[in-house]
Amino acid sequence: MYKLVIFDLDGIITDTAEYHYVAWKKLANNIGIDIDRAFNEQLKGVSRIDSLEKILANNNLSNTYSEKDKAALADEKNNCYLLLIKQITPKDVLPGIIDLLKWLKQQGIYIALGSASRNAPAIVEGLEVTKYFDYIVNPDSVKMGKPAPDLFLEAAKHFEVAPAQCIVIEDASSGIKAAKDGLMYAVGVGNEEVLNLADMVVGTTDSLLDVIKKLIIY
Ligand code: B16
Ligand code: MG
Repeated sequence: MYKLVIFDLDGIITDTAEYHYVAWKKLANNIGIDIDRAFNEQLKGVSRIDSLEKILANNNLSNTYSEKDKAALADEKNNCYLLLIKQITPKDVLPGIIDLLKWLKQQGIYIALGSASRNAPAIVEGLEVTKYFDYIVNPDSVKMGKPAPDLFLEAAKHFEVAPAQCIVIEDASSGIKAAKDGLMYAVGVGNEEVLNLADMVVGTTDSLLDVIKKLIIY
């Protein structure tokens, strides 16, 4: 029944969440504010500019900066992030992911990347996993980012499959909401309370192959 598996990147294929956190914290400190790890949870899966808006709003600074200033701040964060992700190598692929990608290929299941990150193509290159992906959704090609379902629906449209034939693998509550609003099966990786809208939650990526096999074969 399932024909397409859509992977999130940050938190599923690799753990770049820490690099995003470090880069946002540096940017926040540069403008005299701070963020902590708990607040950072809200930024997972959320686009660069929306993340900045959340940080500013949390400090009542939404109206302090012009759109141009905000674009410059987002660029500043991204430049810091780009320096950090230069260190990425194939060793940074999370456990169990390569086996899962290989198994899906053997089964003839389509594989897509549904990441909010504009840096996704460079990251999958660094990880040397580009060859597994039949399609990488360009986040600029859709109207709304996660938690809207647009990114995932674009992947389904590309392969001409119905949302009910798609499985989404996500670590962020925004991504799980996007999958469910898109009427897809959502597998969460992480904390069950945070990912409470998911159809199923596993603790870590090394459990994914088993659960996906069961969903696809049975
Ligand atoms: P960029 P995902 C998301 O990736 C990240 O979780 C989120 O923290 C980040 O702000 C967003 O990508 C945009 O990334 O600044 O590189 O374009 O989890 O959807 O793979
Ligand atoms: Mg993610």
